[in-house]
Amino acid sequence: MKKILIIGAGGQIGSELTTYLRGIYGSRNVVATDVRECKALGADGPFEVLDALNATSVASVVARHEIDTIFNLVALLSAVGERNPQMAWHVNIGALMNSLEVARQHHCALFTPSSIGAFGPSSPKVRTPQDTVMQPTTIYGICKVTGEMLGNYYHHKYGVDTRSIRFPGIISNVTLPGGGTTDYAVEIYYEAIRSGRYTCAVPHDVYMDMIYMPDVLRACVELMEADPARLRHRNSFNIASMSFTPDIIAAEIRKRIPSFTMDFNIDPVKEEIARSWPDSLDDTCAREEWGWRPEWDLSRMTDDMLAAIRSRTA
Ligand code: AKB
Repeated sequence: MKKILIIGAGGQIGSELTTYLRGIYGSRNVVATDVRECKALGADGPFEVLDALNATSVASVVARHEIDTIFNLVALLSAVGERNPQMAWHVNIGALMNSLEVARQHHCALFTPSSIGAFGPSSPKVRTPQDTVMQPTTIYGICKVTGEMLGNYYHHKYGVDTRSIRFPGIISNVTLPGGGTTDYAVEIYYEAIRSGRYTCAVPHDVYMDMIYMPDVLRACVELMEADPARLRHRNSFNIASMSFTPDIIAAEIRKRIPSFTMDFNIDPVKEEIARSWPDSLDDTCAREEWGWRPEWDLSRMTDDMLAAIRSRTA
């Protein structure tokens, strides 16, 4: 049985991944940590407050719990990163370097998410290939490309079992994302239920890849359980499940809530970032090397998101 450490468990992915992994591997075998106290994560399994930037503290948690697999989920996202690039580099790369080093010293496997943000305006826009030009124009993307290269380096030089996925914008109804360019695709559902209208910061016609949280959780486990002999790539795999614009998601909501309206107040930073990212990714390598298949599309996700938010606000 794996003994798992989640660093940054209080965020959008971590809060759901902790519960999901505890369901598979047993509550006692999944240690959740975050820089802040998270009562909910401590309710059904071990939780510790941990500063991912403190290498000694990270190593001590790994040793004390005899951890063999680490999920490093610490990240300042794309839009917030542009407000403080120095801080974004310090946090994103600092947490990653500490995770890589502790994984090397304690013989742990390491999962770190990358992102569609690792691509930039000079990457092919449609069905962006697995291996292609990567010249991101955000500090977030620069951290992600650096992280991918560091993951490869630790794998080839030290034999660390590093694995990673380039996530699209993640849509979920448990913990809100914060400071991302794709956040609109979560907020729009909450506002559709709350007020029946939404003001979008991203232009109406910009395509970005998105994915529903249940597919994210399954992808994390499937990649970490994959036979290493089949993995020609390590850091990091393109995955895809749906690609849409603000107009398309609004139309999908309007099929269920005909009175729903959307207007725009464009955030120039988000617009520039969104236009620099791919419209859609080619996920052939993930399909071939570890059997990736998405299960959710925009229509099913919209039904599920609206039902979940309604049931919580009723
Ligand atoms: C962001 O918008 O910054 C993130 C991402 C796509 O990595 N959701």
